[in-house]
Amino acid sequence: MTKTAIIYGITGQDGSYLAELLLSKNYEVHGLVRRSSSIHTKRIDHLLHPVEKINLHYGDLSTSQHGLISRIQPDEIYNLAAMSHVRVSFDVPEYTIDTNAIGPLRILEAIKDINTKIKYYNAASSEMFGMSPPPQNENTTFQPCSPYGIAKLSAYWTTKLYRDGYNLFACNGILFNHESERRGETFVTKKIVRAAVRIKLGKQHSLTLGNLDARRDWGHSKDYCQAIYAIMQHNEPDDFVVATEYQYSVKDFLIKVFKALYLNWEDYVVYDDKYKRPKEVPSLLGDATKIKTVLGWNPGINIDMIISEMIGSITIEEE
Ligand code: G4F
Repeated sequence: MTKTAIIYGITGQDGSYLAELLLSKNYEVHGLVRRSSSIHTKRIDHLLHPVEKINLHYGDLSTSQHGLISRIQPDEIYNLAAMSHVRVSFDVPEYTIDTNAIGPLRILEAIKDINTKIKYYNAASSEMFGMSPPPQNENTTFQPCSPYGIAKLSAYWTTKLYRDGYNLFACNGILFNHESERRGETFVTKKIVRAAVRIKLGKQHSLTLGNLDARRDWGHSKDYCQAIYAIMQHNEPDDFVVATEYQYSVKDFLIKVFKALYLNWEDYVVYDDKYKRPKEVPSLLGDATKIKTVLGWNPGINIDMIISEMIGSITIEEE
């Protein structure tokens, strides 16, 4: 029987890959889109034209979700919607908490009231680990140090509460950083790759960055959507860390990208404190033993493959 899913955040990097994955498994896919005067469906245009393969609905997480969920009666809900930029969360903390913490609560309230059989996935984040030293896994203490991390931790605990208190199939995926050619331009990987390609083509002369010392565990969004799906198909609701178990600094990433384009990064990079955060997460490195053992998930795309995909997409699509 065809399953029906709602993806919150369908226009984002992960939402677009997840929509493709669910369509390949014959799901009826619905997604929520925020009304905006500019078009922001670039990542899912191929799922809308020439044949409309997905169903879009206007809305956002600022109000009750009861109407949408009772109309669609989905089997599964994937909540990937967020104010996803950590540094920006310091500028708009109230908005961040409302969208990333209260938004998920609104979905869970609707599931509890409408149909407790609806499965729910919450996009938690490695940003919740904050100052906790690596490696981080499901048993690591959370020490968030941004409004974004605090909001995500609230949603994480809310998801657990509704699972334990109301017997919902509600899961958390604690995803470490994940990138792709569809990554937004203000995240550091895409910002570096885009600038390096433009420098190579003589269209840009410098790249302004913040802290290069932070260390991250970078995977590919497509691999992580496979993990999200596996978490939701498990025989019981649970929480899983999703990571590659490899770590690089921002500077390592920068060097790799510029080297791939035969450029010396030191000739082009300048610094500006405006790209630094009031408090920085210094070191994220996931321990993905649980998801590998319990669900048999493994990442297939490494950092060098991510970089070459990202470089290729910019050369072709944007320049
Ligand atoms: O690419 P970023 O902005 O990603 P960040 O803050 O790690 O957050 C991402 O991963 C989280 C998972 O842990 C997600 F939950 C979240 O939604 C998002 O996807 O920054 C990575 C690092 C940071 O340490 C930052 O300080 O790069 C450093 N950085 C240095 N210069 C910069 C810049 N980051 C950005 N965005 N822009 C810069 O110019």
